[in-house]
Amino acid sequence: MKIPSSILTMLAGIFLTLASLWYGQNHGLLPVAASAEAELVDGLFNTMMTISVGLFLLVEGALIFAAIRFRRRKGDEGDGEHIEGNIPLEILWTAIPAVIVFGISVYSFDVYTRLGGLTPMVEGTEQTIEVAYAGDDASLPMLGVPQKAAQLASNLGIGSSPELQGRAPDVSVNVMAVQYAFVFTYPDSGVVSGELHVPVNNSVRLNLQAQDVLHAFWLPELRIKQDVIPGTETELAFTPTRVGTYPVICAELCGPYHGAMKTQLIVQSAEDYGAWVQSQVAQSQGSDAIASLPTSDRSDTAYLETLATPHDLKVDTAALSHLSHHHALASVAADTF
Ligand SMILES: [Cu+2]
Repeated sequence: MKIPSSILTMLAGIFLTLASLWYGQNHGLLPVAASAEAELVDGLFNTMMTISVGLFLLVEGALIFAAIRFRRRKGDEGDGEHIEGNIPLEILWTAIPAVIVFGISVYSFDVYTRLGGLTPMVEGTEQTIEVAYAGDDASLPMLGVPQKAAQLASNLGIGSSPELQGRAPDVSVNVMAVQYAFVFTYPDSGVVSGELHVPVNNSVRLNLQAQDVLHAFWLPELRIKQDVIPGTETELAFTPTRVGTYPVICAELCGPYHGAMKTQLIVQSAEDYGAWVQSQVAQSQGSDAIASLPTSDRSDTAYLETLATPHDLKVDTAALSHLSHHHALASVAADTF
């Protein structure tokens, strides 16, 4: 008995659909989702994964089927049949991807907007603000940034959903990015920390600033990332939904030790968070004073230590002085030439 090919095609279609839907939900490619925002991003990712798997199975399936079904048989020396194109088929395989791409772009734009990524253009004349390179020898050429763009970035940051606009977050933290660390300041309590602690299920807003060069603040488990720009403030808002410790990573190549520019986000219960703030209050007042000193008032070692201590890098002071000793020798050597 021969099964009609229309039935076989339908069965293949059903299998393909079920396989794509299953894999789209079970790919296991993403880390745990630890924020309310992660759901939106994962929904988009899973949809794209479902479509991609469907297309992959369709194209590869057709390829393998054709390679077997239409292979050269023994003794067959003839040419293949000449086929001159097929207009309806070409329209179909142009239209389907066009609809898919359009659908995904609308969906992703919706997610981006719901995360607060885009806001209507801010009124006002376009001016140029100057962003200086924040070094001691700040004589490098200045970059002009259109002020509109700068306002846009600071008015509504990623994760800052339009519904939350203008509403005070439960926790607000100032983030200063420097080569090669993030320094977190809690304006309410004055705590300064190298790790970001937040209470679970509370809305958090980060006000991000860079002291030197471009950095990017990335929380993979929360599915959010924001540029950190010298001379302008950007924002990142989220609601952590899962107690735990998650990596904070700089996602912008910011210098030779960029790869080491990472710390931790610690999502705690409200009680644990309160206890942590209490334990930090006394400690932070001292380090705050040191951190606010101008760079030139400190030796290289002291400067690195202030970065390392809150960051808990376990930097060996002896190794540091060894390094600066080498550095001094190198300068001496350079001077002699
Ligand atoms: Cu960086």
